[in-house]
Amino acid sequence: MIEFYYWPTPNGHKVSVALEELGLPYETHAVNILRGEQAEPAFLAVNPNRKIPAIVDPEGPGGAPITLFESGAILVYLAEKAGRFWPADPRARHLVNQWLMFQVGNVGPMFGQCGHFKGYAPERIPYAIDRYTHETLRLYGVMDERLAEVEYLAGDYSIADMATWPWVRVRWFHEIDLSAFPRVERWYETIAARPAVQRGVALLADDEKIGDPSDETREAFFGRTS
Ligand SMILES: N[C@@H](CCC(=O)N[C@@H](CS)C(=O)NCC(=O)O)C(=O)O
Repeated sequence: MIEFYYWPTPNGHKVSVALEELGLPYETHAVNILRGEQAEPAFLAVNPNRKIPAIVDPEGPGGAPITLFESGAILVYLAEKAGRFWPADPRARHLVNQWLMFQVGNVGPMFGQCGHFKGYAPERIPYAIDRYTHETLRLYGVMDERLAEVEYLAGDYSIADMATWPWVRVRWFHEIDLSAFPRVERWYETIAARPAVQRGVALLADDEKIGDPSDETREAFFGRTS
């Protein structure tokens, strides 16, 4: 049984959705990142970078346990293990990898900073808001053009979509109106209708909203440096 270290955030949802899509059995370990549980020694042993998601699979490659952090690496591992959503054909697999890296290196960091400076920064910094808003809008544009050509980011539904969809789901946070990106909207709604995706985002759903962050949350989530 895969041990799943999780909190209901976009990066957490990438893996909860993938586990549900792949039908892999897992046990959830809630890591309340708003209370600083990511900095506790037991979790640091799993992810020294103190961020969710992470997994421990007692039945890793060669039958030996494996511990993994970084959502992109986890998605590749799970899809490879289950033999789905990560094509065997090299050309198709590189395309999935490309769009997965597009998410990991662009969508997550840029949408995240955009939402942070719009919603959570203690002071309003127009330069940061403008910079991340422009980049976020540009990335939605790239996805919209791509999704005019294909149904899913890499052609067929894959872990690249599972990585990207949870960030579009929280567009209230980076304040994007999907009607300006109709192909992304079509893609978003198609994936949202998948029962496995719905089960993935239902995991600990009651804990999802940050609301107005308390001082404790600011310290645990945004401010901690060690
Ligand atoms: N690049 C990492 C990012 C993970 C990440 O940023 N996780 C956030 C939640 S969405 C977290 O655990 N934050 C806690 C903290 O920064 O203290 C991944 O893709 O797994």
